[in-house]
Amino acid sequence: MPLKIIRNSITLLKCDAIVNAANPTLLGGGGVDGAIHKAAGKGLLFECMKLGGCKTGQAKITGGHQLPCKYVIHTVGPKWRGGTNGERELLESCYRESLRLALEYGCSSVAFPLISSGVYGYPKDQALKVAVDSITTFLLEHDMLVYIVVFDRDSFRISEKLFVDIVAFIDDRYVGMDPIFSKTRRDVFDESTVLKTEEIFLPEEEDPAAFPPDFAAKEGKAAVPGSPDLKRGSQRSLEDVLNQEEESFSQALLRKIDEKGMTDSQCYKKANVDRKLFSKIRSNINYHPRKTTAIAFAIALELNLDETKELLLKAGFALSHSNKFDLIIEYFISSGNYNIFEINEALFAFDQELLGV
Ligand code: AR6
Repeated sequence: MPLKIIRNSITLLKCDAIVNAANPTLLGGGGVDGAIHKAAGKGLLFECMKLGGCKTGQAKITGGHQLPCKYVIHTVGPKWRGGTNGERELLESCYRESLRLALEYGCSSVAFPLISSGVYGYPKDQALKVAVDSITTFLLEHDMLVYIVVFDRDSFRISEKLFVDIVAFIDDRYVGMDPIFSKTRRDVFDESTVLKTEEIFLPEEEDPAAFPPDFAAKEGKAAVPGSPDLKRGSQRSLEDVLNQEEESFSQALLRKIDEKGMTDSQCYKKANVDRKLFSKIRSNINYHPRKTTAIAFAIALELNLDETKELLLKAGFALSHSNKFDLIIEYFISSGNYNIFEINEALFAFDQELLGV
Protein backbone atom coordinates (compact mmCIF):
# COMPACT_ATOMS: atom_id res chain seq x y z
CA MET A 1 0.00 0.00 0.00
CA PRO A 2 1.14 3.50 -0.58
CA LEU A 3 2.86 6.34 1.14
CA LYS A 4 1.11 9.67 1.03
CA ILE A 5 2.39 13.06 2.04
CA ILE A 6 -0.15 15.54 3.30
CA ARG A 7 -0.25 18.88 5.06
CA ASN A 8 -2.44 18.99 8.10
CA SER A 9 -2.30 18.72 11.85
CA ILE A 10 -1.72 15.11 12.76
CA THR A 11 -4.20 15.41 15.61
CA LEU A 12 -7.06 15.60 13.09
CA LEU A 13 -6.34 12.39 11.23
CA LYS A 14 -8.78 9.52 11.39
CA CYS A 15 -6.35 6.70 10.86
CA ASP A 16 -5.64 3.66 12.98
CA ALA A 17 -2.55 5.14 14.59
CA ILE A 18 -0.74 8.44 14.70
CA VAL A 19 2.87 8.66 15.77
CA ASN A 20 4.03 11.11 18.41
CA ALA A 21 7.52 12.67 18.37
CA ALA A 22 7.96 12.35 22.12
CA ASN A 23 10.81 12.71 24.63
CA PRO A 24 12.19 9.89 26.81
CA THR A 25 9.83 10.67 29.71
CA LEU A 26 6.74 10.22 27.50
CA LEU A 27 5.06 12.77 29.72
CA GLY A 28 4.35 15.41 27.10
CA GLY A 29 6.21 18.47 25.89
CA GLY A 30 6.00 21.04 23.11
CA GLY A 31 5.61 20.69 19.33
CA VAL A 32 3.56 17.81 18.02
CA ASP A 33 3.81 16.07 21.42
CA GLY A 34 2.09 19.02 23.09
CA ALA A 35 -0.59 19.16 20.38
CA ILE A 36 -1.31 15.41 20.68
CA HIS A 37 -1.58 15.48 24.48
CA LYS A 38 -3.78 18.55 24.36
CA ALA A 39 -6.16 16.98 21.85
CA ALA A 40 -6.16 13.53 23.52
CA GLY A 41 -6.94 14.83 27.01
CA LYS A 42 -5.56 13.82 30.41
CA GLY A 43 -6.30 10.11 29.87
CA LEU A 44 -3.33 9.90 27.50
CA LEU A 45 -0.97 11.37 30.10
CA PHE A 46 -2.19 8.89 32.73
CA GLU A 47 -1.61 5.98 30.37
CA CYS A 48 1.84 7.31 29.43
CA MET A 49 2.79 7.53 33.10
CA LYS A 50 2.53 3.75 33.33
CA LEU A 51 4.91 3.11 30.44
CA GLY A 52 8.18 3.86 32.27
CA GLY A 53 9.57 6.13 29.55
CA CYS A 54 11.11 5.20 26.24
CA LYS A 55 14.65 5.13 24.85
CA THR A 56 15.75 7.09 21.81
CA GLY A 57 15.00 5.12 18.65
CA GLN A 58 12.38 2.97 20.42
CA ALA A 59 8.57 3.19 20.40
CA LYS A 60 5.63 2.47 22.74
CA ILE A 61 1.90 2.40 22.09
CA THR A 62 -1.16 3.77 23.90
CA GLY A 63 -4.82 4.29 23.11
CA GLY A 64 -5.96 7.38 21.22
CA HIS A 65 -8.27 8.65 24.02
CA GLN A 66 -10.09 11.73 22.69
CA LEU A 67 -8.23 11.73 19.38
CA PRO A 68 -9.95 10.41 16.22
CA CYS A 69 -7.31 7.65 15.90
CA LYS A 70 -7.36 4.30 17.71
CA TYR A 71 -3.74 4.36 18.89
CA VAL A 72 -0.89 6.75 19.52
CA ILE A 73 2.57 5.35 18.95
CA HIS A 74 5.13 7.33 20.91
CA THR A 75 8.67 7.32 19.60
CA VAL A 76 11.70 9.29 20.72
CA GLY A 77 13.76 10.77 17.92
CA PRO A 78 17.45 11.65 18.20
CA LYS A 79 18.61 15.19 18.92
CA TRP A 80 20.63 16.57 16.03
CA ARG A 81 24.29 16.84 17.00
CA GLY A 82 25.85 17.56 13.64
CA GLY A 83 24.85 14.31 11.95
CA THR A 84 27.87 12.18 12.86
CA ASN A 85 26.57 10.78 16.10
CA GLY A 86 24.34 8.03 14.82
CA GLU A 87 21.39 10.35 14.29
CA ARG A 88 20.31 8.79 11.01
CA GLU A 89 20.35 5.22 12.37
CA LEU A 90 18.36 6.27 15.42
CA LEU A 91 15.82 8.11 13.32
CA GLU A 92 15.46 5.10 10.98
CA SER A 93 14.92 2.99 14.06
CA CYS A 94 12.06 5.30 15.18
CA TYR A 95 10.22 4.67 11.91
CA ARG A 96 10.98 0.95 11.90
CA GLU A 97 9.95 0.39 15.52
CA SER A 98 6.78 2.47 15.16
CA LEU A 99 5.76 0.56 12.05
CA ARG A 100 6.52 -2.74 13.75
CA LEU A 101 4.19 -1.79 16.59
CA ALA A 102 1.52 -0.63 14.13
CA LEU A 103 1.73 -4.01 12.43
CA GLU A 104 1.57 -5.87 15.73
CA TYR A 105 -1.61 -3.96 16.64
CA GLY A 106 -3.25 -4.66 13.28
CA CYS A 107 -3.19 -1.08 12.04
CA SER A 108 -3.86 -0.59 8.37
CA SER A 109 -3.23 3.16 8.34
CA VAL A 110 -0.60 5.16 10.23
CA ALA A 111 0.42 8.80 10.15
CA PHE A 112 3.87 10.15 11.05
CA PRO A 113 4.99 13.68 11.74
CA LEU A 114 8.55 14.50 10.65
CA ILE A 115 10.17 13.10 13.77
CA SER A 116 13.10 15.10 15.24
CA SER A 117 12.69 17.91 12.74
CA GLY A 118 11.39 20.47 15.25
CA VAL A 119 12.75 20.99 18.76
CA TYR A 120 15.35 18.24 18.21
CA GLY A 121 16.82 20.17 15.29
CA TYR A 122 17.20 17.48 12.59
CA PRO A 123 17.43 19.37 9.26
CA LYS A 124 13.99 19.10 7.69
CA ASP A 125 15.08 17.99 4.22
CA GLN A 126 17.21 15.20 5.69
CA ALA A 127 14.47 14.26 8.16
CA LEU A 128 12.05 13.94 5.26
CA LYS A 129 14.47 11.77 3.31
CA VAL A 130 14.95 9.40 6.25
CA ALA A 131 11.17 9.24 6.69
CA VAL A 132 10.51 8.45 3.02
CA ASP A 133 13.35 5.91 2.79
CA SER A 134 12.44 4.09 5.99
CA ILE A 135 8.73 3.95 5.23
CA THR A 136 9.17 2.81 1.63
CA THR A 137 11.54 0.05 2.74
CA PHE A 138 8.84 -1.15 5.12
CA LEU A 139 6.11 -0.89 2.48
CA LEU A 140 8.01 -3.16 0.12
CA GLU A 141 7.32 -5.97 2.56
CA HIS A 142 4.05 -4.97 4.20
CA ASP A 143 0.61 -3.69 3.31
CA MET A 144 -0.23 -0.49 5.10
CA LEU A 145 -1.33 3.01 4.22
CA VAL A 146 1.25 5.40 5.64
CA TYR A 147 1.01 9.17 5.78
CA ILE A 148 3.79 11.62 6.39
CA VAL A 149 2.20 14.73 7.79
CA VAL A 150 4.10 17.91 7.14
CA PHE A 151 2.96 20.80 9.19
CA ASP A 152 4.75 23.90 8.07
CA ARG A 153 5.85 25.40 4.80
CA ASP A 154 9.53 24.70 5.31
CA SER A 155 9.19 20.98 5.96
CA PHE A 156 8.74 19.96 2.41
CA ARG A 157 11.19 21.36 -0.01
CA ILE A 158 12.80 19.87 -3.00
CA SER A 159 16.39 20.93 -3.55
CA GLU A 160 16.99 24.32 -5.03
CA LYS A 161 18.75 22.76 -8.02
CA LEU A 162 15.90 20.40 -8.84
CA PHE A 163 13.42 23.24 -8.49
CA VAL A 164 15.39 25.48 -10.83
CA ASP A 165 15.85 22.64 -13.36
CA ILE A 166 12.14 21.93 -13.43
CA VAL A 167 11.26 25.60 -13.82
CA ALA A 168 13.71 25.86 -16.74
CA PHE A 169 12.32 22.69 -18.33
CA ILE A 170 8.76 23.98 -18.07
CA ASP A 171 9.70 27.46 -19.29
CA ASP A 172 11.35 25.99 -22.39
CA ARG A 173 8.37 23.91 -23.37
CA TYR A 174 5.24 25.53 -22.00
CA VAL A 175 2.85 26.51 -24.77
CA GLY A 176 -0.05 28.02 -22.79
CA MET A 177 -1.29 31.58 -23.05
CA ASP A 178 -0.89 32.58 -19.43
CA PRO A 179 2.34 32.86 -17.52
CA ILE A 180 2.76 29.51 -15.79
CA PHE A 181 4.74 30.89 -12.89
CA SER A 182 2.79 33.61 -11.23
CA LYS A 183 3.97 32.36 -7.87
CA THR A 184 7.30 32.66 -6.16
CA ARG A 185 9.13 29.70 -4.68
CA ARG A 186 7.79 30.44 -1.21
CA ASP A 187 4.27 30.84 -2.51
CA VAL A 188 4.05 27.32 -3.90
CA PHE A 189 3.18 26.16 -0.40
CA ASP A 190 -0.04 28.09 -0.25
CA GLU A 191 -3.08 26.86 1.57
CA SER A 192 -4.47 25.04 -1.45
CA THR A 193 -1.86 22.35 -0.92
CA VAL A 194 -3.43 21.46 2.40
CA LEU A 195 -5.52 18.35 2.08
CA LYS A 196 -8.46 18.40 4.39
CA THR A 197 -8.93 15.42 6.65
CA GLU A 198 -12.11 14.35 4.87
CA GLU A 199 -10.21 14.15 1.61
CA ILE A 200 -7.70 11.73 2.96
CA PHE A 201 -9.72 8.61 2.49
CA LEU A 202 -11.29 9.38 -0.84
CA PRO A 203 -11.31 6.12 -2.80
CA GLU A 204 -10.02 5.88 -6.32
CA GLU A 205 -12.86 6.71 -8.65
CA GLU A 206 -13.32 6.34 -12.29
CA ASP A 207 -13.10 9.80 -13.74
CA PRO A 208 -16.32 10.36 -15.69
CA ALA A 209 -15.11 13.61 -17.17
CA ALA A 210 -12.20 11.95 -18.85
CA PHE A 211 -14.15 9.36 -20.72
CA PRO A 212 -17.66 9.46 -22.14
CA PRO A 213 -19.63 6.75 -20.38
CA ASP A 214 -22.74 6.59 -22.55
CA PHE A 215 -21.45 4.76 -25.63
CA ALA A 216 -20.45 1.50 -24.06
CA ALA A 217 -23.15 1.37 -21.44
CA LYS A 218 -25.95 1.51 -23.99
CA GLU A 219 -24.64 -1.40 -25.97
CA GLY A 220 -23.57 -3.41 -22.95
CA LYS A 221 -20.09 -3.40 -24.39
CA ALA A 222 -16.95 -1.78 -23.25
CA ALA A 223 -15.76 1.36 -24.87
CA VAL A 224 -12.26 1.28 -26.20
CA PRO A 225 -10.27 3.37 -23.74
CA GLY A 226 -8.20 5.96 -25.46
CA SER A 227 -9.90 5.55 -28.76
CA PRO A 228 -9.50 8.90 -30.48
CA ASP A 229 -12.85 8.29 -32.11
CA LEU A 230 -14.63 8.13 -28.83
CA LYS A 231 -12.82 11.15 -27.52
CA ARG A 232 -13.68 13.29 -30.50
CA GLY A 233 -17.17 11.95 -31.17
CA SER A 234 -16.25 11.35 -34.81
CA GLN A 235 -18.39 10.48 -37.82
CA ARG A 236 -17.55 6.75 -37.75
CA SER A 237 -20.40 4.45 -36.83
CA LEU A 238 -20.70 3.14 -33.34
CA GLU A 239 -20.45 -0.39 -34.69
CA ASP A 240 -17.11 0.42 -36.35
CA VAL A 241 -15.77 1.75 -33.12
CA LEU A 242 -16.96 -1.18 -31.08
CA ASN A 243 -15.59 -3.67 -33.54
CA GLN A 244 -12.21 -2.15 -33.29
CA GLU A 245 -10.39 -4.54 -31.02
CA GLU A 246 -7.97 -2.41 -29.13
CA GLU A 247 -6.01 -3.37 -26.07
CA SER A 248 -7.45 -1.76 -22.95
CA PHE A 249 -5.43 0.03 -20.27
CA SER A 250 -5.72 -2.97 -17.98
CA GLN A 251 -4.53 -5.39 -20.67
CA ALA A 252 -1.67 -3.10 -21.68
CA LEU A 253 -0.58 -2.70 -18.07
CA LEU A 254 -0.53 -6.45 -17.41
CA ARG A 255 1.33 -7.07 -20.66
CA LYS A 256 3.95 -4.46 -19.78
CA ILE A 257 4.41 -5.91 -16.30
CA ASP A 258 5.17 -9.28 -17.89
CA GLU A 259 7.46 -7.76 -20.49
CA LYS A 260 9.46 -6.00 -17.79
CA GLY A 261 9.76 -9.26 -15.83
CA MET A 262 8.12 -7.69 -12.78
CA THR A 263 5.66 -9.28 -10.41
CA ASP A 264 2.33 -7.54 -9.88
CA SER A 265 3.25 -6.58 -6.36
CA GLN A 266 6.62 -5.16 -7.37
CA CYS A 267 4.80 -3.02 -9.87
CA TYR A 268 1.97 -1.67 -7.74
CA LYS A 269 4.28 -1.04 -4.80
CA LYS A 270 6.71 0.86 -6.99
CA ALA A 271 3.74 2.78 -8.37
CA ASN A 272 2.67 3.73 -4.83
CA VAL A 273 -0.70 2.20 -5.64
CA ASP A 274 -2.70 0.18 -3.18
CA ARG A 275 -3.20 -3.56 -3.64
CA LYS A 276 -7.01 -3.35 -3.70
CA LEU A 277 -6.95 -0.82 -6.48
CA PHE A 278 -4.52 -2.96 -8.45
CA SER A 279 -6.84 -5.98 -8.06
CA LYS A 280 -9.70 -3.88 -9.41
CA ILE A 281 -7.65 -2.93 -12.44
CA ARG A 282 -6.54 -6.53 -12.91
CA SER A 283 -10.02 -7.98 -12.71
CA ASN A 284 -11.80 -5.37 -14.81
CA ILE A 285 -10.49 -5.32 -18.33
CA ASN A 286 -12.23 -1.99 -18.92
CA TYR A 287 -11.17 -0.30 -15.72
CA HIS A 288 -10.69 3.38 -16.26
CA PRO A 289 -7.97 4.75 -13.96
CA ARG A 290 -7.36 8.31 -12.92
CA LYS A 291 -4.60 10.03 -14.79
CA THR A 292 -2.36 10.10 -11.72
CA THR A 293 -2.77 6.32 -11.36
CA ALA A 294 -2.01 5.63 -15.01
CA ILE A 295 1.13 7.76 -14.81
CA ALA A 296 2.18 6.10 -11.58
CA PHE A 297 2.21 2.76 -13.42
CA ALA A 298 4.19 4.24 -16.31
CA ILE A 299 6.75 5.43 -13.77
CA ALA A 300 6.83 2.05 -11.99
CA LEU A 301 7.40 0.33 -15.33
CA GLU A 302 10.09 2.88 -16.21
CA LEU A 303 8.50 3.56 -19.57
CA ASN A 304 10.08 6.11 -21.85
CA LEU A 305 8.11 9.12 -22.98
CA ASP A 306 6.55 7.51 -26.05
CA GLU A 307 5.63 4.36 -24.16
CA THR A 308 4.14 6.49 -21.39
CA LYS A 309 2.03 8.41 -23.86
CA GLU A 310 0.89 5.15 -25.43
CA LEU A 311 -0.17 3.71 -22.09
CA LEU A 312 -1.93 6.94 -21.12
CA LEU A 313 -3.82 6.97 -24.38
CA LYS A 314 -5.28 3.57 -23.51
CA ALA A 315 -6.89 5.29 -20.54
CA GLY A 316 -7.97 8.27 -22.59
CA PHE A 317 -5.27 10.68 -21.42
CA ALA A 318 -2.46 12.61 -23.02
CA LEU A 319 0.57 14.56 -21.85
CA SER A 320 0.40 18.14 -23.00
CA HIS A 321 2.74 21.08 -22.92
CA SER A 322 0.06 23.36 -21.64
CA ASN A 323 -0.04 22.30 -18.06
CA LYS A 324 2.51 22.20 -15.29
CA PHE A 325 1.65 18.71 -14.07
CA ASP A 326 2.28 17.09 -17.46
CA LEU A 327 5.53 18.98 -17.93
CA ILE A 328 6.85 17.93 -14.55
CA ILE A 329 6.11 14.30 -15.41
CA GLU A 330 7.83 14.76 -18.75
CA TYR A 331 10.82 16.32 -16.99
CA PHE A 332 11.32 13.28 -14.77
CA ILE A 333 10.77 10.73 -17.52
CA SER A 334 13.14 12.56 -19.85
CA SER A 335 15.78 12.66 -17.12
CA GLY A 336 15.33 8.91 -16.49
CA ASN A 337 14.38 9.56 -12.86
CA TYR A 338 11.66 7.05 -11.98
CA ASN A 339 11.66 7.52 -8.23
CA ILE A 340 7.99 8.11 -7.56
CA PHE A 341 8.63 9.67 -4.19
CA GLU A 342 11.01 12.23 -5.62
CA ILE A 343 8.50 12.95 -8.36
CA ASN A 344 5.80 13.40 -5.75
CA GLU A 345 8.01 15.74 -3.75
CA ALA A 346 8.42 17.87 -6.86
CA LEU A 347 4.71 17.75 -7.69
CA PHE A 348 3.93 18.78 -4.14
CA ALA A 349 6.39 21.67 -4.32
CA PHE A 350 4.69 22.86 -7.50
CA ASP A 351 1.27 22.50 -5.94
CA GLN A 352 0.15 19.61 -8.16
CA GLU A 353 -1.77 16.40 -7.52
CA LEU A 354 0.46 13.51 -6.44
CA LEU A 355 0.92 10.17 -8.21
CA GLY A 356 -0.42 6.87 -6.95
CA VAL A 357 -3.13 6.69 -4.34
N1 AR6 B 1 0.91 17.98 13.29
C1 AR6 B 1 1.91 17.53 12.51
N2 AR6 B 1 3.19 17.94 12.65
C2 AR6 B 1 3.45 18.84 13.64
C3 AR6 B 1 2.46 19.34 14.50
C4 AR6 B 1 1.14 18.86 14.30
N3 AR6 B 1 0.11 19.27 15.05
N4 AR6 B 1 3.05 20.21 15.37
C5 AR6 B 1 4.35 20.26 15.05
N5 AR6 B 1 4.60 19.44 14.00
P1 AR6 B 1 8.64 18.46 17.26
P2 AR6 B 1 10.98 16.72 17.67
C6 AR6 B 1 5.85 19.17 13.29
O1 AR6 B 1 9.38 19.62 17.85
O2 AR6 B 1 11.81 17.59 16.82
C7 AR6 B 1 8.70 17.96 22.17
O3 AR6 B 1 8.78 18.93 23.17
C8 AR6 B 1 6.95 20.19 13.43
O4 AR6 B 1 6.76 21.24 12.48
O5 AR6 B 1 7.25 18.27 17.68
O6 AR6 B 1 11.06 15.25 17.49
C9 AR6 B 1 8.89 16.55 22.71
O7 AR6 B 1 8.37 16.40 23.98
C10 AR6 B 1 8.17 19.37 13.12
O8 AR6 B 1 8.41 19.32 11.71
O9 AR6 B 1 9.40 17.07 17.61
C11 AR6 B 1 10.38 16.44 22.69
O10 AR6 B 1 10.95 17.02 23.82
C12 AR6 B 1 7.80 17.96 13.58
O11 AR6 B 1 6.41 18.00 13.88
C13 AR6 B 1 10.79 17.20 21.47
O12 AR6 B 1 9.76 18.17 21.26
C14 AR6 B 1 8.54 17.49 14.81
O13 AR6 B 1 8.74 18.57 15.68
C15 AR6 B 1 10.85 16.32 20.23
O14 AR6 B 1 11.36 17.09 19.17
